[in-house]
Amino acid sequence: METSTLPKGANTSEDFMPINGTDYIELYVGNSKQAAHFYKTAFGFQSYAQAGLETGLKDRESYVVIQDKIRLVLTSPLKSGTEIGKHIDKHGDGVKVVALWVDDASQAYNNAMERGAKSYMEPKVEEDKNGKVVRAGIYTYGETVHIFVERKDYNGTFLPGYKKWETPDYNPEPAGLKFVDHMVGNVGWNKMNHWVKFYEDVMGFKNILSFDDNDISTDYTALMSKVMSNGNGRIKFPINEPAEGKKKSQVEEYLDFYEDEGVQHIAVATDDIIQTVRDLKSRGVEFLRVPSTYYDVISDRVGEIDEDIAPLKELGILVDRDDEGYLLQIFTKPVEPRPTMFFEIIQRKGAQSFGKGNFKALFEAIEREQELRGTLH
Ligand code: TYF
Ligand code: FE
Repeated sequence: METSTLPKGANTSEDFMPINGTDYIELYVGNSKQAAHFYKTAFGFQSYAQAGLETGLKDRESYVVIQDKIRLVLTSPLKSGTEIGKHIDKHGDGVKVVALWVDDASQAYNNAMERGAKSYMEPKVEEDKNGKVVRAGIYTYGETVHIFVERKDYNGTFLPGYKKWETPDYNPEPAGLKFVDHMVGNVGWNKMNHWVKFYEDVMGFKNILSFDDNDISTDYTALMSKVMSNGNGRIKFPINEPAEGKKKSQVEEYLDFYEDEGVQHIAVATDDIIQTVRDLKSRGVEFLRVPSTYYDVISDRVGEIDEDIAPLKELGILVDRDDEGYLLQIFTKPVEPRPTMFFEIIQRKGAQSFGKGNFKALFEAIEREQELRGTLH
């Protein structure tokens, strides 16, 4: 059963870990130059910053692309035997860093460490002529890390050590992606509550929603999920664990292919999902599809909505309602060869939930993909 354990909009007494928002997401990838091209071409990101040989780095090359508040850092090694290369060999392309924007990175780090975090990077001051940035990092699930970024004394491009990346000859239009709505972690068997406790104890987050395997099981596969949120609600991290079903859970498939716990999906917000999805599709982004019968009963299920059903059906956009409003969402296929990470495009119209009413149709669509891959057993 879905359970909501916090009154909506509840104010927590004391927030020892104030976070302003998602600062950046860094992916370790096999070819950062081509990945940057992909995120520009397919998803409408803009060239923003670069660090590598030309800025004095010997072991890595990073390209930073931006779309409204979303910053993606794409990093590849420049030689063998690096931590980055090992990460890619084990996991394939995937998220290494979920960076969080804070006012005081040392304090955030010290608070987390006192509460039992495992250190990834001690507070480090980075400076250039545009000011200074303080960063510090801790581990979360798998090899994934959180880096706290304090940038109140910085007005340069991205971070010290980066130069502007300018591509006057190739700048595809943005696709209307605005900010990171939530990021989902897949964790190991029976590990969900461990990571729920980590986010509660170490980060001061609250469990705002829970889904058990009855909410989330189709005829075949199952999973459980708890949504963790920080004090101001700007950071939402659902945590999934696999559950026993008739066939292999999609979370287990992820764990097998990523060979670890890790980020499963990045949900990005738009304020015009029909236009965004039409645009992304025309640029080659591939989306999961539910059967067209989904749209036969959609009005009975969600009532009156602002959008016409025809374009939603044409594009395969899903709709769900809760007691605060409704939301529209759609999921891409995995964006790398391994069936691991994918994107969600979401438009909220009041609803602060995650689309529980779509789980069955969505998970059956995922199972059809698993079937095609021969991994549904
Ligand atoms: O973030 C969520 O909870 C929704 C639903 O494998 C969801 O986007 C949950 C698990 C999953 C795919 C989507
Ligand atoms: Fe989601």
